[in-house]
Amino acid sequence: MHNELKITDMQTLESNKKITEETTNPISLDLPDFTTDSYKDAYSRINAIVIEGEQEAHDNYISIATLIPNELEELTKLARMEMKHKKGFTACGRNLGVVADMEFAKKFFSKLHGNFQVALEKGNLTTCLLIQAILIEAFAISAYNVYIRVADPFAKKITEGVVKDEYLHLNYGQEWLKENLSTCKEELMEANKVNLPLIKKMLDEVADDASVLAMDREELMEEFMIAYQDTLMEIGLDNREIARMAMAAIV
Ligand code: PL3
Ligand code: FE2
Ligand code: FE2
Repeated sequence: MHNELKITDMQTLESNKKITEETTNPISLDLPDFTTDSYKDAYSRINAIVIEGEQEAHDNYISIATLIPNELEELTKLARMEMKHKKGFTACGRNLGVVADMEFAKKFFSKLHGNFQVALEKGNLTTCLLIQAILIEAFAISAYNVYIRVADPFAKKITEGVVKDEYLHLNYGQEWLKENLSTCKEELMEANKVNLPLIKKMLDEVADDASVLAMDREELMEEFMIAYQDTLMEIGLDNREIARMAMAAIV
């Protein structure tokens, strides 16, 4: 009698678990059809953005190393990871039979790229780190976290590996800014005011294509804000300062 009850309880538990997994695990919910023309068309731009983003991230870490020569080894490691990411995402496009629209992607990054180059020339390390290691990495983390939930199995596996590295990159910028906060706060705020609105624009620009890939705009924004605010908190900014910085996105 006692035993029987136990078995029944276990069965109920098992079937509850199954229902919960099926309804709360987005991966087992509807995935988009990866073979349609509309999917491939949107993917040709998104894939290009990611490939270009990884290439520019590589170049940016190499450039940042010229401003902190004693960090050359660490920054070279990060740059190498970016090239691996680029290869991975190139394979994702190839796997779906998509040709990446690299011209579109270059334009997509051009403003932010320009701001990074100006900061680099002036030796504004804080601005360079904010653009690459905070804003771009948080953007990548938000995009990859959302993409993992709706990606084809091949791309999902690659993106899961990549996003782990991106947290390391975000962390790199975070730790440097934390250590130097007393001297870099003003430049950090100013650079954020100029560059966070660009990230917001880029997100708006990619939203329609992302939705074809079943990636939700609100979800992307939410994931970005989590990574961004978390980092600012770890850097040592208070609630008011973080709110002020985040507000730059809505003006
Ligand atoms: C830094 O390591 C990489 C920077 C890449 C920036 C990527 C931004 C991506 C926005 C597009 C959202 C779609 C993601 C889909 C992934 C294939
Ligand atoms: Fe990367
Ligand atoms: Fe990165």
